[in-house]
Amino acid sequence: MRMPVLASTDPSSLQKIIFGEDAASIAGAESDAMFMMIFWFSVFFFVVLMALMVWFTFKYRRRPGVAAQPSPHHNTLLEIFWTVVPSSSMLVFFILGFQGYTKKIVAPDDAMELRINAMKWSWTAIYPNGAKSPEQQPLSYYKDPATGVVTKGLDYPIFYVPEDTHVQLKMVSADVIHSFWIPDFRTKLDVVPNRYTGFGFKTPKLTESDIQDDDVTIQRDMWVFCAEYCGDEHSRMAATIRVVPKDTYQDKIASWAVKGSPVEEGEKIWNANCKICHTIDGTKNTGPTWSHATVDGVEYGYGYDVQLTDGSTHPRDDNYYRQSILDPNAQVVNGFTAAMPSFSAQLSEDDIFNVIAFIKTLSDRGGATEGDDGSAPEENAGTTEADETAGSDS
Ligand code: HEC
Ligand SMILES: [Cu+2]
Repeated sequence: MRMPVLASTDPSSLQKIIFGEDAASIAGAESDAMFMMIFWFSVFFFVVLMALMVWFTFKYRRRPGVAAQPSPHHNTLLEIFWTVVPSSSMLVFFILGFQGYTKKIVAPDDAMELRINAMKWSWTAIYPNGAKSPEQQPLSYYKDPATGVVTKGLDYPIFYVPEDTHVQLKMVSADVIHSFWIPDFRTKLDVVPNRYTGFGFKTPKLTESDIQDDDVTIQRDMWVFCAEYCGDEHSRMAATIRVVPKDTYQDKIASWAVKGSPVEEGEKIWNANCKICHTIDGTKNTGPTWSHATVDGVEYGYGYDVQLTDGSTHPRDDNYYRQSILDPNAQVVNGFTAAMPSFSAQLSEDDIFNVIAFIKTLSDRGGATEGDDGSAPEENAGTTEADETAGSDS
């Protein structure tokens, strides 16, 4: 997001106006250069054609007493000229563009593979060791001019990548078409359901200018956006790519691979995948709140009965939650639309268990939450669960 220093390029001030900031990769800088080449090519022909047109309309305008000149029907030499010259320039653009495209779409064989899962409306990165990054940061702050109070915007995930490294993305969508766009690399690509797509990039080398205010941290942040309209919260489908030194990256992903208690792991999943639609503070969003709360006279939360759109009521127990996650459209909560994607391909059996463990801590009918301190062994949690379900049914 800050001005990267690219020794190999010296962009013109016009280029700065068009792109705002320099590209953060060589391939990106080449895209900018190509854009500028096509831009100047078009400017040249625009000026030549418009000047000729104005001059000809003036010179050959109809005047009294001047007979119209006979127009030639055919001029082979001229026609060959104005066909060959423009089409060979197009061919040059095509060849340059195609080379640039192949360079961006595939990274070298030894590239680090980063998996990206897209869903309405969040991105998840899965690192080579299987870890997911739990780190997030607000991408916006709002300062109330009257009170001076600063409010944080929503948190967005931070994806860590090592500096000076080839990265190849392997992306898939759980629902609709999204598009993973890293403006600083000048690359975006559709992320579609049922097949992998991906592109490669080389992360920049960090320099002096990437040292942060605290004089210790050295990193560079870049935006990620979704560039394919994918529903209500499309504009919030953002993330940060953070380039860090190689050893920082290794330490980070190693620490994320360590698992917490079921409740902690469940909260991480909420944070990464569910937060955009489900609150835990009792307010209504695209989906029902997970905590025990009364919204518009309806009670929500674990252990409280749910009203479904088919008119039936059902206790909110473990199996109800399980089905709501795997097959959300089978039982749609009254007052909501069937807007939730199925997580059957996204979450493992363990993940589902953990999310439910987390949801239980949000309700007074969720039972004792031994999982909280991270000490409860999973076998025990199983029996506790059965007891609670029996309790809440009565
Ligand atoms: C795109 C928005 C969206 C996302 C993301 C989403 N949900 Fe939902 N969810 C909904 C909507 C809408 C409903 C209500 C309609 C229904 O029951 O299908 C719902 C209902 C539920 C319910 C039933 C809640 C109740 O109180 O009866 C559960 C449980 C649930 N979701 C779990 C999850 C989990 C777990 C995740 C993340 C892994 C998740 N949802 C992500 C939209 C979403
Ligand atoms: Cu999207």
